[in-house]
Amino acid sequence: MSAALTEILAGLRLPEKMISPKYLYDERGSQLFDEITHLPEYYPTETELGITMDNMPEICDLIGKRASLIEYGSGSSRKTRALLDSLQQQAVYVPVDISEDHLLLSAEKIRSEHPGLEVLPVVADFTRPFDLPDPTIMPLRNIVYFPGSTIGNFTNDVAQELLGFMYQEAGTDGALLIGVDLQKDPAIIERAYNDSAGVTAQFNLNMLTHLNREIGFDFDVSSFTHSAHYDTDEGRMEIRLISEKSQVVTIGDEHIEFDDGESILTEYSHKYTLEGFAKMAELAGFAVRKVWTDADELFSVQYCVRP
Ligand code: SAH
Ligand code: AVI
Repeated sequence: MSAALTEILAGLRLPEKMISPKYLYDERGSQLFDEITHLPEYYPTETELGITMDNMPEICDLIGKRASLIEYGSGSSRKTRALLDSLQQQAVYVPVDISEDHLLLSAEKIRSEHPGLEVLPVVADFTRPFDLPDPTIMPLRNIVYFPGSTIGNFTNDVAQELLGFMYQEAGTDGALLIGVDLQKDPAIIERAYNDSAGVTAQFNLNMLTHLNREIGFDFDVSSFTHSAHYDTDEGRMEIRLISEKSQVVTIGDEHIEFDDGESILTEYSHKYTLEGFAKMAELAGFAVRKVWTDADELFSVQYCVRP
């Protein structure tokens, strides 16, 4: 049995069924996520891009010259493009992503836009140990870049562990530049995950299509529906797929039973207070040095150093 199948079956056998959000991202999932980032309801991408552009000179000063930019979950590298256009004498860009075709295509685009820049894509699950490539020119420092508030897709203990890996990766003189979505009126947040065009629903349901094709499940995708609610106590979106009938899903000799209305948890998206994120970063070893937000304090970009 493959490691992926073992992991997915273990999640489907929990009292509350769950599947890791990393399975949202095959080629189609990455395209759908790109569509989400252009939706009027999905405020995080445009807001983070705006914050980054508005504070570009200061961000570039903090990053400095000849840095290595290591991006976790780079996707289409939209914000990174803005950064790379402004940074001077950038040594190397290392985008890390699990969605292979999408990553390689984005890396190729960046290579053609920045002929002098060494671009070294890494296909990896960043929640597991992975090797980073050796750049041709030795960088002066490592900047770990983690935009999009992808940190919010992990429970606090896993997020803290992930920040701990990034602390190691940054090294003594390095830093972390991270996008962190903020707590706000729950109606704004819920709208972002229940868009009127139904793209987020397609993105969520595509996970099952992905698992049918890649792993060999026989999910009847049309019998599941998208659900996304904000839990104010936990400060997070909880995104699920709901089985609209009682059914049995099969893979090989394995059978997973669903009651009518039973759900699979596919994603959390935590929203933070500035204090809450600072505490988590501190527990991983970082000190938050600089926080930039938009005027409405919807989103933040934070620069964290090793104290
Ligand atoms: N950074 C981009 C994309 C965010 S979407 C932005 O800010 O818009 C999240 C990205 O992380 C996707 O490209 C997805 O493929 C990648 N991803 C999610 N889980 C991952 C994992 N465990 N390992 C590696 N990449 C992952
Ligand atoms: C990648 N991640 C930060 C997105 C989010 O907002 O949690 C994924 C997403 N899921 C539904 N819409 C967007």
